[in-house]
Amino acid sequence: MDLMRSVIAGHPEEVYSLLKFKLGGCGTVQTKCHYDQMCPSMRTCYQYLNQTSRSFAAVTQALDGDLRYAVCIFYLVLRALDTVEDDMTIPLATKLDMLHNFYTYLQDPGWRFMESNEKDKKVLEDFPTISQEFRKLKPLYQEVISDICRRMGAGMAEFVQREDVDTLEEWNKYCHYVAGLVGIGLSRLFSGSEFEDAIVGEDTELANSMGLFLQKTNIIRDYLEDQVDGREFWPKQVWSKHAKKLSDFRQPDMSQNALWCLNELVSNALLHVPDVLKYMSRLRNQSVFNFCAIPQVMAIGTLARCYNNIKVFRGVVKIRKGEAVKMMIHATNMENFKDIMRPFCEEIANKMSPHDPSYSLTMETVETIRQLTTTSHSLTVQSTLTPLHVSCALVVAAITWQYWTQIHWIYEHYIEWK
Ligand code: D61
Ligand code: MG
Repeated sequence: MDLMRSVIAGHPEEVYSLLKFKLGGCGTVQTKCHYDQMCPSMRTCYQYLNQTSRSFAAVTQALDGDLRYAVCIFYLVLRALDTVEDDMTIPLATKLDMLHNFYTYLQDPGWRFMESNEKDKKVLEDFPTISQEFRKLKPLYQEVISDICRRMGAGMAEFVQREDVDTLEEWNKYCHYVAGLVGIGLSRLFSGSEFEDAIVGEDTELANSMGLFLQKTNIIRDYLEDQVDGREFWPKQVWSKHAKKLSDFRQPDMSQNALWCLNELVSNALLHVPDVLKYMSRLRNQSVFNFCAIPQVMAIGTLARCYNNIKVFRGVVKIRKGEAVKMMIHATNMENFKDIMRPFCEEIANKMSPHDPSYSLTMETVETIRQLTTTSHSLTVQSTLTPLHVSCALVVAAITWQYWTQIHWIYEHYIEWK
């Protein structure tokens, strides 16, 4: 069905990517884990990773050496912390206490929490299994994870006491706590593993931007979902220029205001792209490169799709599966990474209107990204499209083939990108 969707959407070239991926060309995100050789508690941790993360499970398990264990545990510990933050049924005083003290639970073999109602409550209920694996990690990894957990908990506590996010400065601060710190911690793990140079872990500004770009994209895309759940993450400083209440954007007669606000936020998120490109250019290890590149290209794709798109206020905006797979296969080196980013930048440029209040700022950023992503072969690569008839023949072959074989799609988590 994804094959058909790609063709109908006018992108027959994605058919090739979908097929290549289905036929086993997914080496870049192929798991290197040998579950049979693992102790049962680590195996349980990987199960939790696969159950709780649709976007990071595959790339994490493809990491080299002990990095994959460290990143898996890092993820689960923070997912547990985030589950406390998100749970609206925990009384405020209890929640604040838990957020502040969460990092100490890593040293307490018996600590667990049975009263959560969140979808990922399992990681809190079985926290002893996670903390036990945490204490087996090498001391350097333990220090990084514990430090980030302490700072993120304190930051979350600061924000649960507030009604909403006021200024852009506060927006950056919130995103720093919940995602920038993840980037900073990951970078220190990368350097600590010696798969990457020390500079990757030391340059916290760039690492922070990696997280901010992902988190802002999620916040922009999830407008409607968060409204329905009674949460607001769009910064007031921006939306108050276009409406009295953030929820007003759902009204059909507010479409123009809603789009202007949306475009201004997309434009703000794009400001992080230069840092992202610089960060990515420093990576040397293939598994780390893929781990970092895939979420970033999904994010730029999502942002481009969201720009000036009223569907953000009416439903869910997603990138096509064919597109996602194509990006995952290709995002394996810096040249390709730029070649994937650039068309999305053009997609935004094509949707821009000079009547938009943030037009000139967006144009400036788009121009900067254009310059940074122009490569020697980006001039030739666009002209080599698969001929339409070849693609159609492939579709017929693929549909037939889909009937007699069933393949587990490793990236299935990915497409529902969160
Ligand atoms: C390179 C590669 C991956 C990176 C990175 C750099 C820099 C930052 C990040 C990943 C983190 C990006 C987070 C974006 C998704 N946002 C959320 O999940 C929100 O929760 C934030 C607090 C918990 C963070 C947990 C996390 C996430 C990804 C990781 C990780 C830890 C550890 C290692 C690797 C990746 C969001 O969650 C709601 C939901 O998605 O349901 C929220 O509550 O706002
Ligand atoms: Mg949260």
